[in-house]
Amino acid sequence: MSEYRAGHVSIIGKPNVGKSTLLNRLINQKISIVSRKPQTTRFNINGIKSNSEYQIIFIDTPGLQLNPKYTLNRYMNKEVSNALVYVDIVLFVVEALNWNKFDENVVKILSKIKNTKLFLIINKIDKIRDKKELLSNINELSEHMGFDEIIPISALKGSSVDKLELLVVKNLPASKPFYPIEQITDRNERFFAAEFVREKLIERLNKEVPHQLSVTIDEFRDTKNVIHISACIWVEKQGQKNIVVGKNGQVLKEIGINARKELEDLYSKKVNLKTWVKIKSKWFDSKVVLKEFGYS
Ligand SMILES: Nc1nc2c(ncn2[C@@H]2O[C@H](COP(=O)(O)OP(=O)(O)O)[C@@H](O)[C@H]2O)c(=O)[nH]1
Ligand SMILES: [Mg+2]
Repeated sequence: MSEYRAGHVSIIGKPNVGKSTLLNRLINQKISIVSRKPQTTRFNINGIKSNSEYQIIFIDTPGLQLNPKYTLNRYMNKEVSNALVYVDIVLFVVEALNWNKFDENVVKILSKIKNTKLFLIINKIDKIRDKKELLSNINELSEHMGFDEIIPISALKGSSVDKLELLVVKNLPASKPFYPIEQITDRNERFFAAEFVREKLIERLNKEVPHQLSVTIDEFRDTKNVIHISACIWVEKQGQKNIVVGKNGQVLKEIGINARKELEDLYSKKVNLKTWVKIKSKWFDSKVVLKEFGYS
């Protein structure tokens, strides 16, 4: 029998190219929140895929930002840098036919790392009708830097994701597993409660508000039949609070229902979710508050 293989694989790229969608597809479960809006992912999230032959620890990262404006954005970029240390393979995800200066910025950072295999993942190929276009795009992209593999995929439809996984395994070192085989993430249940509430907020609210809110979990109590969760939604101003709550509390109620449904799926248990909205001015630019909110 061949030796067990195990290692760390980072998923890096500009916002919105489909990094979190790819992680969820690889793990076959939604553990990273996804949206059309950029900057949805704020934390590195480990998704672990194991079987009797190998264990891959995938690290989903926030999209790398060009000119981080606030402490929160700098924190997000630091998460990306952390994900480049001691990993075996980096998956640089780009969107087919949509290369721009934000990708150039990622290349700049990637060119500094050494002793790590680098795969170029060209995502969203389902959006391309003319396959000839894709071929010339692959040629163009391969000129930006040397890649160990170039793999066109569709994370959404699942095309060539198996092939990507096989190539990853081929490039992993022989090693014992780092985590128990049945574990699929290193994040705890509380983390997912906060993230799923945040996802429903991003889905429901318009452009600006989602970037200025954060969610903390005040209570997480797992009883025999029900998990009781209290989530606090932190916004920056009274106006935002009014938007999140909505007329007669309608918006907040909807968000609560949607988040509860997903959490019940995730935990396979009944959930009693309570939500509160509180104001903390400029929280995203305060080191102290960011730490309290879990960004550290
Ligand atoms: N058409 C298409 N859309 C995709 C694909 N992968 C991701 N998306 C969409 O792209 C958007 C951003 O995805 P997300 O995973 O949050 O991107 P991230 O910011 O890189 O993590 C979402 O609306 C996804 O549904 C794909 O392969 N094809
Ligand atoms: Mg993401």
